[in-house]
Amino acid sequence: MQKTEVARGPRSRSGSATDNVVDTSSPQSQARRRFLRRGVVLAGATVASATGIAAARAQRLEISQSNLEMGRIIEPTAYGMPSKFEAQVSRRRTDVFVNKQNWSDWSMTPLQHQLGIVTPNGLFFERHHAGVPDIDPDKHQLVIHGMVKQPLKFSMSDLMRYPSVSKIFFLECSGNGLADWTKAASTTVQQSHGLLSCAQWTGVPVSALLDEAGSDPAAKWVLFEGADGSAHARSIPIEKVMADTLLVYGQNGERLRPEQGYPLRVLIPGWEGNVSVKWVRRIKVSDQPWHLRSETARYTDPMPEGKWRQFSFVMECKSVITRPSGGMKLTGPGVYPIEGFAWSGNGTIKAVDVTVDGGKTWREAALEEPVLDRCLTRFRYVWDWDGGPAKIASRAVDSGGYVQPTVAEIAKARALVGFVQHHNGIFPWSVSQAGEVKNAIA
Ligand SMILES: Nc1nc2c(c(=O)[nH]1)N[C@H]1C(S)=C(S)[C@@H](COP(=O)(O)O)O[C@H]1N2
Ligand SMILES: [Mo]
Repeated sequence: MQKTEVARGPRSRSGSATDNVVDTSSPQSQARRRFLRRGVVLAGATVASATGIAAARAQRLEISQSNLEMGRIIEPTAYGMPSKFEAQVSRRRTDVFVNKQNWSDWSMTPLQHQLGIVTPNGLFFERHHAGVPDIDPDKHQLVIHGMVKQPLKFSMSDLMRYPSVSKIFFLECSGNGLADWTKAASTTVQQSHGLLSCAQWTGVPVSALLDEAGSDPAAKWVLFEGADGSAHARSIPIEKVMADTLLVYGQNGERLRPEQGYPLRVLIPGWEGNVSVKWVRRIKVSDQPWHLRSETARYTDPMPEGKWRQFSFVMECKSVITRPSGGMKLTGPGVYPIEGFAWSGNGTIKAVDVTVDGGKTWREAALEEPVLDRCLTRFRYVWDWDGGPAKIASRAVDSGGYVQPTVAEIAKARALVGFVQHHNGIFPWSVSQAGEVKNAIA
């Protein structure tokens, strides 16, 4: 359902929106009425001009060359690839940081080109600390030990005999956006937000395996360790492990890609990407955390008075406009859909507001089904651009009533010094009179 005629007052940080007012004289509803009228004009066979969404008048449909010849024959054993005309849609590093080596590296998802909520496997962002290992699934083993009755060892084929689940979850690196707190460093949404992707994951709940190994009632923390050159590892509270942590081997209908942890990774829904250990080989149960490198020297957050916060697990509610976004150009005044993604590590998306005047007024966008738990959710707002300079941004609210904050609000609670993680601030784009869209974070 389009709910474009509901005007909203400012949301409070506690999450209770002020009364909804049905405002049929709003520019938004006027734009929609104009839009609908134009539709009628087109149906009446006279071509309306300057509609913004200008479809050309259909006159005669020529027979196309492709109708006249036979197409390419099937290559029965080839893995299918996108059309050659989509070659510009690819993962990219950001050029904001010049990386001096390629072992600890990352590549970003082209969110501005993503359709729907699922990221294709070849476009799923990559983040790894010591390159991508090449692991033979027939030799890979997973061991569970520590505070358990019976240490266990699993092969991939053992694991694949357990009842599996398939669930769609987003994955976001907590470093997403770290170059764009107080200055507009990134040009495109791929650079500013592309350490974010979403997939349907297939695997086994870790709880099933821990039950089988018989974890000690005094156990409180679980270690996951990877088989890569960084032997990346994290300590996770056992409640979260038992609640919804998965050991996954499938991604969007096929086996994991090597970059995503083939043949086996951990997937911890809604939490920072770093805890979802790839190429996982060891699970250890304990009554305390390990305070590993990624829990002390890295993946901690600077706080006021020189303190540092450890274990900032949850990716809090966030959203971003992907169309129009940085680097795009509007072709002239008219109707444009403002579209983007909203997500929350704490649940589902309840609402997304959009501003076109730099945050002075907000309107509620329509959410596109399906709206799923800890999953990317699409929003859309129909904008009639008058051709003047504008500043557009989105603000998401999740099922817990949490409202996506501004950077200024985050700065009040935390210290923005150095490489700061967990940037879920409202992210504005400016639109110039010439229609050019630019990063307007500061
Ligand atoms: N073994 C291992 N697991 C890892 C990492 C790693 O370097 N080694 N990187 C982590 C980080 S920082 C992130 S954000 C996610 C990225 O997952 P992806 O590459 O599938 O997008 O994997 C996490 N798991
Ligand atoms: Mo990450």
